[in-house]
Amino acid sequence: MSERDEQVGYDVHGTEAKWLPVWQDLDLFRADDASPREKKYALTMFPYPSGDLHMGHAEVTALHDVIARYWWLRGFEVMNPMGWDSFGLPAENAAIKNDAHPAEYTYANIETQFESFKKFGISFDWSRRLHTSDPEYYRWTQWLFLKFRERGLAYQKFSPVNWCPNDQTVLANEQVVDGKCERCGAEVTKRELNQWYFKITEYAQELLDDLDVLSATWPDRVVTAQRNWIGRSEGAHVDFVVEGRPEPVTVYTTRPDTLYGATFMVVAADAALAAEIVSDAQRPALEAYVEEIRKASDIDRLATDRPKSGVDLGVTATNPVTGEQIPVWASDYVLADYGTGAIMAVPAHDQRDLDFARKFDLPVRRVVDVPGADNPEETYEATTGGGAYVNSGPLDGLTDKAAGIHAIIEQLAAAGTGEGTVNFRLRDWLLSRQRYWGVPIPIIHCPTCGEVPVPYDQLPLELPELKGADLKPKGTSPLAAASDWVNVDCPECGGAAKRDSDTMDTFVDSSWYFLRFCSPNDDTQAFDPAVVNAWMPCDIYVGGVEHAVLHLLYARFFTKVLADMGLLEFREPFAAQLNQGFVINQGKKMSKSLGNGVNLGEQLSEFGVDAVRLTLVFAGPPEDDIDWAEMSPSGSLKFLTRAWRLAGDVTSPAGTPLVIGGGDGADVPLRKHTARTLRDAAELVEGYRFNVMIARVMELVNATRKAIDSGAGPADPAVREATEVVAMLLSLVAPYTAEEMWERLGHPAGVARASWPEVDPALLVEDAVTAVVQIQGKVRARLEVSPDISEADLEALALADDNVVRALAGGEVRKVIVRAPKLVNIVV
Ligand code: ANZ
Ligand code: ZN
Repeated sequence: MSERDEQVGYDVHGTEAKWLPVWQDLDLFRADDASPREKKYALTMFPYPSGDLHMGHAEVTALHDVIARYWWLRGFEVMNPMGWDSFGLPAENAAIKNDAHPAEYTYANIETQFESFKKFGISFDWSRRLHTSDPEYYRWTQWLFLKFRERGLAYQKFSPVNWCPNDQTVLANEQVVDGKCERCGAEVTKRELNQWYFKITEYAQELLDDLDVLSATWPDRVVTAQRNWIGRSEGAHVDFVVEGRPEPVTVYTTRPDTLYGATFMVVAADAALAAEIVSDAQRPALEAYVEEIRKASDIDRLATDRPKSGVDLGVTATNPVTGEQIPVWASDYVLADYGTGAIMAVPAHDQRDLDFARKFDLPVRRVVDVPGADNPEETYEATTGGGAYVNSGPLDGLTDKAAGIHAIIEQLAAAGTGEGTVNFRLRDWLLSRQRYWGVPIPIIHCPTCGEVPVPYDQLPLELPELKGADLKPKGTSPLAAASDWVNVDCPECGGAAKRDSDTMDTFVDSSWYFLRFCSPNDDTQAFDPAVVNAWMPCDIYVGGVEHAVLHLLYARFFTKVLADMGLLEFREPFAAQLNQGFVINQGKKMSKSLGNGVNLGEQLSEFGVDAVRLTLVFAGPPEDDIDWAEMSPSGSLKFLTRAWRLAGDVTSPAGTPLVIGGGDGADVPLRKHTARTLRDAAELVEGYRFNVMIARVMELVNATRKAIDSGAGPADPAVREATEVVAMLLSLVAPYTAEEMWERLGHPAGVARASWPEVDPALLVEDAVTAVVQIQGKVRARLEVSPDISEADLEALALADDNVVRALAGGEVRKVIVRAPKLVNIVV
């Protein structure tokens, strides 16, 4: 026992040690698929096993657990599963460093985190535990890949990857720091490789549309981030004939109405098109330029404040409406894989085009006269708004942007040189990684038969056992160098063939784990559709906002595909979502370099699990950041001790089930307080206002203390009721203290599965207050009203009162001043 424990009399660590094994035996949170009770699925994002749990894990699981435990208390059958997203690069890097197997690092960390989660008292159903790096799991990830491929949703295409010329290896985006290799500092270049993609773009419109429904229950910022990521825009395709090229070059534009002002064209310098149309004289200049820009990221390339660069391709194009010959340039500000990779430049009305025109002295023609704006022909500022069309042939005279767009699209369609179209920013999902520690892609490449899937009955296709030395970069992906593994006979023709040597992005693993949790041990299928359809969609998904886009979008995409396969009866996996803030310290994000990290283990040994959990949940609204330096876990511990003491003081006998209002001779105000706290707690938890719920419990603890010491006394049934409700509500955040209280109150272990008390409805009827109605300062009526009546209701009630009507006698009411619930003042 530490000194602190002795001081307060409540043995925090002894209590933890006492209940942990008891809970393990009781197995309180095992979700029963066959239960007749209504089901709730509480999901929280599963972690990557890097070291032990940290403050962030503690926060998110503590918040999440409030909801899961609340549902149990309310009588639902709750599934609250947990597992590990256990493939990925850090394990591979650690293995290289220590010449070990990535599995050693991975599974050792998983065990550490598992023990910590248990000790942290989260109500996980551990019978559903899974690890995405287990062959029992990834067998089905491979199965899904093959099913997607059969539906035309997984395909291969050449595309550039980050390449370190020194290490001779492909780098993940996160291994490229400021354009340099994270390991050796060499300049990273791009290299074309055949890569696997999931065709998520096929679902772009549905992924966007369904956000309208989700916006009711998902955080706004997540919905907005997804909308922006999908990036739907309406515009037009316009065909430009380029000299020396039989088929026209199509551009994508959101402003086809500015076509009369298109004074040059720009194509993405690194797209095949540029090399196809460039004149012989300009080819060397283009090649040199492409070499130079390969290093820049897309974000840099699109930045408006970046100096423009480019190369004249030495050819002209014909503006389809003016017939003018306009120059064609190549630049990096046009992206190869957006729209068509070619644009019509309208410098007067697009800032990037104007910057480019000024830099290379290209013509600028205003075609929209934007009211109040300077003519961009004479400035450095493009005008982007609507206005009267000028220099625009048949559009001249129109003043409305929508009308202009409509008119030009009609004109282009009639001439056969363009059409209205919809464009999405969303790209297909590049899922292949040239790494070892991931799911092997179950494809065999045969010189005769081409791409051949690994037969379903040969899944899982397991990873070969490679260790640190084999994982070092050697110019190919580690699997390509594992010759025993990579060389196989073709399943179709029996000839010599090679396995695909890439592994899958770990986002693939996490795109369906919530389905697997429903039938985690099924070895005949990825999941049991009947069981999944009974549990899902998840009723809540708690996790970090950093997953607002990719993970959530991918999981939604998988769900839609599986619904189209007839396996799921729903098309959205997560009905509601809650994002927690960050735990920070002294105003800053915790980081190694700042040395301001807060160690979870140290906090737990100093204050105990419950005080840390309580502090995290009580800190504020779940979405807000928590500055640990401003928190008081010792204050939390003091409060828990106060609550715990109550349970020791209660002297009336235990009865079950608890009914608030169950015994006679009780302290009625305390009883009402308990009833209201219970009612409000439900509403507060359901509204994710956990901190307010705790504040209400604190008030109830104070009221109960007062009743024991200077009121009804410890034997009063209302004191027991209040204390039992405190224990139950505390079990949502401080399970050890709550369990200990429950035992002291004379109950068998398992407060977390107690049933939510019945409340005598009479206790919830609010006492009425008297409102005075004055006319010209004279009291004319007294009304009995509820203490929480709104101003509007009180005013209406006053004006309808018989005495008031009589006193007004048809006079004109000039002003009504309302101070709910006590006063209405009428001026005539
Ligand atoms: C002419 C024009 C005139 C444009 C004007 C804008 C304003 P969003 O809304 O993002 O879809 N664009 C098209 N393809 C591009 C590419 N591959 N790389 C860079 N820019 C590209 O934007 C579409 C607009 O971005 C298009 O409309 C095009 O410029 C540019 F007054 O065409 B616009
Ligand atoms: Zn073959």
